[in-house]
Amino acid sequence: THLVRSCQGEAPPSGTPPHSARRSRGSDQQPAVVCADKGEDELEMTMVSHRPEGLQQLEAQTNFSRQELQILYRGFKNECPSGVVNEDTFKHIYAQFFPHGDASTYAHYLFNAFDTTNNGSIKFEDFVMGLSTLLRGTLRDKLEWTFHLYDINRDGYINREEMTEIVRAIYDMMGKYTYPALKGDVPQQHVDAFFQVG
Ligand SMILES: [Ca+2]
Ligand SMILES: [Ca+2]
Repeated sequence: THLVRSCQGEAPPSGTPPHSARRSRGSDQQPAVVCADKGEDELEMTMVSHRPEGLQQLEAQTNFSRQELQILYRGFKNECPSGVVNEDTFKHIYAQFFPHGDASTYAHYLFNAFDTTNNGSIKFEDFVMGLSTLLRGTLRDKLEWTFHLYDINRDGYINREEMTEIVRAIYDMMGKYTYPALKGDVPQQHVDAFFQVG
């Protein structure tokens, strides 16, 4: 149990999950992945002792099966052994998918959308909750998630500037090879057309 206690001590305090159910269960629900600097053996041991409960809860909270969660967890741990992703790491991973463009701005907004606790890091739970919404959520869930992505200042509205910012970021991410014949300020034209429809 000393592992559990030291693990809890190392967890970032601002990363406390918002759900009261999790809070009441204390460190049991903190994935062992927050223990960045443990030896691999200790880490595995801690993981094993927590895996059933943590996974059970995530299984209930997401649209993934236990087996899918295990696979996702393995991949997550592989990419970020420390168990938390900061924005730089996220951008680095994301950039690999868009080698012909500059994905950093879009990755920044995407990171903020995944980082629901707003503390500058994404834990496995944050990651898997977002992924569940995007891949398996209802249309409404997906729209709400995307709305938050576009609503940069979080005031409940998407204004023209926010829309332009995101659309521009998407064009930057795709890069010039995807859109061979860009003339003028295409992102701006795109947004202008959208707002004229209403
Ligand atoms: Ca977070
Ligand atoms: Ca807004």
